[in-house]
Amino acid sequence: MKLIHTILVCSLLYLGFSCSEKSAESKEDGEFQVFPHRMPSEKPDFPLSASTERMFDYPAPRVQDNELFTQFKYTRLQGFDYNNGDGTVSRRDPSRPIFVNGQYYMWYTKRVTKVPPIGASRAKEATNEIPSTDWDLCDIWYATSKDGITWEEKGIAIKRPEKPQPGWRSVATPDILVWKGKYYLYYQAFNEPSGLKGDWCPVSVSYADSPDGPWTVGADEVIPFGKKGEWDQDATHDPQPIVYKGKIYLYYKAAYNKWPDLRDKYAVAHGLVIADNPLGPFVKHKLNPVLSSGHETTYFPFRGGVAALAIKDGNERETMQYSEDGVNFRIASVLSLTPTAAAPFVTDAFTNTKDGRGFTWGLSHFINAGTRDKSYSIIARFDCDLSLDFNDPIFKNTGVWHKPEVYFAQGMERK
Ligand code: AAL
Repeated sequence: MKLIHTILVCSLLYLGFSCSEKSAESKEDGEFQVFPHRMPSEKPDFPLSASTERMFDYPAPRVQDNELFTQFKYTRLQGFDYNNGDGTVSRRDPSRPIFVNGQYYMWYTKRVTKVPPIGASRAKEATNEIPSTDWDLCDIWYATSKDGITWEEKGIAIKRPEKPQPGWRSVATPDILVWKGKYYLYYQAFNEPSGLKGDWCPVSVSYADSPDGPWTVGADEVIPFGKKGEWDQDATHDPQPIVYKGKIYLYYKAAYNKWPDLRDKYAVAHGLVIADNPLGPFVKHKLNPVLSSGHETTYFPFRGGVAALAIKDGNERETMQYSEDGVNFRIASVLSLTPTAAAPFVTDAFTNTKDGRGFTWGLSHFINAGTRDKSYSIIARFDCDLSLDFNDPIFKNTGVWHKPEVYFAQGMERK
């Protein structure tokens, strides 16, 4: 068996080698075709290098023509008070905005605590008044806006319930689904200060007839944790639903390879669970994880498939990805200055479209608005051109020029 294997490998190697020899030979003969000066719209039918060949796997070979490439432009939101940035008020992890009755709505994690967070590594010292992380001791608030820039904070949408109900310690990281005239918020429901056992929390869902509430808990632990030893045994974070193929596709993120003994060796990946009903049951896709990079989840219907933004973590961080089926993603573009926890305004996220149109703006957060001991986050707006119905060449520029200070701020520490 071993011998047959060796012979096979050798002949394949020989074949590959003789082919490349042949193409080198034909080069010497001057018989080969040279890549043209004018960019071909389709992959040329002659030998190409791996990189040139790959160019034709993207939505367009020229990045400026690629509908899934964009720059991001950022705007500070108006209307939110952060208590002079003393770290006691934080807003983060916004939901995707939706437009209802003439205004935009967004939901987000809000922390109002007497003191700033002490950090995940000191989670054992957290009390009912001292938060471990920025998303500990939080409630889910909501705000409305006419233009997506100036927001009016309306109040709490989902309050931490009484102990021991799921989420009594903190409710965080919401995202919205509109389904058959009702509104559903999916969010992380913490029963302990985050940091004690990783960032451990199941996902709950609440529903309402109006985006102004009132919200009723519909189900807890809607995304099943993986069994011990499986990649998502410890985390089901950043739930984000879209309607696709008539069903609810709920994407989530888990950090893995991490707990309890490998904390600094973490990896992240995204999973997919699918249901016919917003309250579940949600069934895991057997190819999970479906995306191997990205710290939060940003998925949207695009043409006949689903596109996803992967940021911060993983080999394929800072990329836009596309799949024909919502499951098998490939890199569609490489991006700069990506929005963190990006939550775009996607008009067809819940329409079961077979022709997703993309988006031009959304909400994201900056987690380093404060200092190390007065840490808090702010929500911001980003604009872009990831829409098939909008075309502004300014968003298709490839250079993003930072002032030297931005680079020097990344300087080596004194040691
Ligand atoms: C975020 C998200 C989840 C994590 C924490 C709060 O960026 O990934 O929500 O639990 O950080």
